[in-house]
Amino acid sequence: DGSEISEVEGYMDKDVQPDKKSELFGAAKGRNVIFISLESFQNFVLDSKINGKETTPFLNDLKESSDTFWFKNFYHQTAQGKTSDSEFLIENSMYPLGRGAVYFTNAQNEYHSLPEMLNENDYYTSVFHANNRSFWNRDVMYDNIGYDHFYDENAFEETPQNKIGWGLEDKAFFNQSIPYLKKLDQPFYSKFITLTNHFPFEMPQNQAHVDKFDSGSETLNQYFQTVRYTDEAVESFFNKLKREGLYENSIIILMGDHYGISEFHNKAMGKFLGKEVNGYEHVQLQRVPFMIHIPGYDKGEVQENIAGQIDVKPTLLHLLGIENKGDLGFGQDLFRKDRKGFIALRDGSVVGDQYVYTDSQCFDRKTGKLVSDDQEDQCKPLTEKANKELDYSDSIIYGDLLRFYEFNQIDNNG
Ligand code: GP9
Ligand code: MN
Repeated sequence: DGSEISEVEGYMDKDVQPDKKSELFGAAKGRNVIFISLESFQNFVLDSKINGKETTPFLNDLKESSDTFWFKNFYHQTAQGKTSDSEFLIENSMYPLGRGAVYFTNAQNEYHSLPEMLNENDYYTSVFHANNRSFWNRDVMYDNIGYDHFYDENAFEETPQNKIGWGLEDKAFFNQSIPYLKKLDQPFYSKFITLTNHFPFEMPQNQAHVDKFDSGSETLNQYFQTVRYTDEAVESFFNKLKREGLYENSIIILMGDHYGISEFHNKAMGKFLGKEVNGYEHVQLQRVPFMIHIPGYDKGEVQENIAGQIDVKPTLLHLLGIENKGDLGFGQDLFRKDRKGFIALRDGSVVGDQYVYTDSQCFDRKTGKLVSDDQEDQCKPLTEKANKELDYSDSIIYGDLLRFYEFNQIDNNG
């Protein structure tokens, strides 16, 4: 019935206020949106060097550009649905499920998703991803949430020369996307999902431009090479966008979808980091790149505040100057000063401004020190808030509760 949804509404109005505006409201109004989902990309590779060579030279420069906002404490919030969970978070500002993949289990629900809202604001929306269209049930979900077109593997030409690992390699993927992109009605929203940096991180050695790392994990060792390949692919994509006149009038968002190196490789990760991967470091490793690049903006900054995938939808809508009053989602504009102060991960960990909770332990976020036993409930307010929010999100999904919610129709010209 409708009573549960009104409780969530009450929580939204009081604690989340997803429609509250920051100074950046409308900063990218009317621009095309190019959203690049970076497969398995974690923050720890940024600014890393292997035998003296940078792993990600392009992204290292991009994050410091005056046209970029780089959120260095941005966490993925995915679970078993991996890439599809990250997509769900971005499209809905709701949490994926603790078990299973919401893209499979609840693809027919009523949603009020990003593509639908952008469509209402005259955007043409599409996804580019060189894989089978039914992988993760994308064909069904994309249809339901209103994407205008899905450029799947059939839109691309794969040959033995341009196949690496799972399929079409990222450079060919971006190159072959350009002619389609040029023909789209503007403004457009286009999501690009890369693939080369996917487990098991295979890279032909004649195309590898950094050495392998040296540890007991071949997975981690190779990871640096595939990450580098994607970094190069994104660089050449930027150059082509500039050449084709698609750069200046766009906003480009880059985001890591989820971790690539699982905890099975903690020993090797420890060697790379130069310290043991305890609970605190494990949570730190769940940070993924998040950059908002606005060509010509010139007032970009490195952002320290905690942030997560849940926040992307309201942040993007605000940058585009699109009203989201009456929308229902758990994220907040990342540029807001009075944010709610926690990021809930789907494994039960919670990151707060001061504390990090994981696996029954409470750490000081700045120092990484375990908060002593007598103070252990320092994390309790955090976990209580996070669990409440996760429960609300789960109940909306399991009960398909947006069926009972009246979305305000906003007249942006009014
Ligand atoms: C598959 C690609 C990878 O199409 O998105 O999926 P993942 O295994 O990372 O969820
Ligand atoms: Mn993925």
